[in-house]
Amino acid sequence: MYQKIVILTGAGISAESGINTFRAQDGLWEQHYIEDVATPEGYARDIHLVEQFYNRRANDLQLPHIEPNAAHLALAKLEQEFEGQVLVVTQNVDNLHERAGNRRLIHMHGELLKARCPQSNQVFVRQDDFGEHVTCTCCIPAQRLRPHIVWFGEMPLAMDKIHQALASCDLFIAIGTSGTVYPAAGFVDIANQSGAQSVEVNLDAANAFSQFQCHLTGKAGQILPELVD
Ligand code: BV8
Repeated sequence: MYQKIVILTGAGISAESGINTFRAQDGLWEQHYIEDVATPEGYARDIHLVEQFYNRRANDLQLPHIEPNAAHLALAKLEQEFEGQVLVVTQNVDNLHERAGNRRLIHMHGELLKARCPQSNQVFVRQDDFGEHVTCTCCIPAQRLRPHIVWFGEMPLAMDKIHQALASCDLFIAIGTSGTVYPAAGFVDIANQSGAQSVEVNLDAANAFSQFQCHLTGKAGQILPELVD
C-alpha cells in the first residue's frame, strides 16, 4: 500500500464548485491578459486594475453558492484515512480544500483571502477590498497591502517542502491541471524519478501528459470519490 501520497491540484478541481478555470473558453485570463493582472509589472503599471481583479475574485469566492465539491471532500477523507501520509499541493488560490477539511495543504501560488505587506512580506487575513486605505500594521510608514498571490515571474511558496515531499513520495496524483505553468508542471518528472506511481485525473484526454503512468479521464467530482472509496 502507498506510504506517502502527494496530490497536486489545479483550477479543474474547483470547476464543479463554480469557479472558472484559467484556460477554458470563459477562463479568467480571457477577460484579462496575464501580463496585465498576474505579473508584478502589471501591478506596477495599473494597481487599480489588479486590485479590482483580485477584489472581484475574493468576493466571488465568498458567495454562498461557492462550496467545496465531491472531489475536495474526497481528498479530505483521504487525508483523514491516511493520517500523516497525504500532502495536497494546490496551485489554486481559493479556500475550498481547507473548507473541505484538508489540513496538510500547501498553497504554492498564494491565497485569494490573504494580503501581504510588500516590504516585510508579512501575511494578513484579507479584511477589506484592496485599496490605498488598506495598509499593513508592521511598517512605519504603513505600506499598501498587495494580494498574497504568486504572480508570473515570482517564486512559488514552500518549494523546498514540496521538493522534499516529491522526492520521497510513492504516489503522485495530479488533478485538474493543464500542466502549462512551471514549476508545478515539472513535479511529475520529480515524482517519476523518485520511483513513484504517477496518476493524472483530467476532464480532457487530449491534455493527457505522457509523463504520467496512468490517466483517468472525467470529472474530478466523479472520479475522486470512487478512487478514495
Ligand atoms: C517562476 C496565481 C521563477 C495567479 C498563478 C519567464 C520568466 C519567468 C518565469 C517564466 C518565464 N517563462 C515561463 C516561466 C515560468 C512561468 C510559467 O510557467 N509560465 C507559463 C505561462 C509558461 N512560471 C512562473 O512564472 C512561476 N514562477 O517560475 O519563478 C523564479 C525563480 C527564482 C526567483 C524568482 C522567480 C510562477 C507561476 C505562478 C503564476 N500564478 N496563479 C492567480 O491565480 O491569479 S498560475 C495560475 O495557473 C493558477 O494558479 C492556475 O492554477 C495555474 C495553472 O493553471 P491550471 O490550474 O492548470 O488551470 P487551467 O485552466 O490551465 O487548466 C485546468 C485543467 O483542468 C484543464 O486541463 C481542464 O481540462 C481540467 N478540468 C476542467 N474541469 C475539470 C477538469 N479536470 C477534472 N475535472 C473537472 N471538472
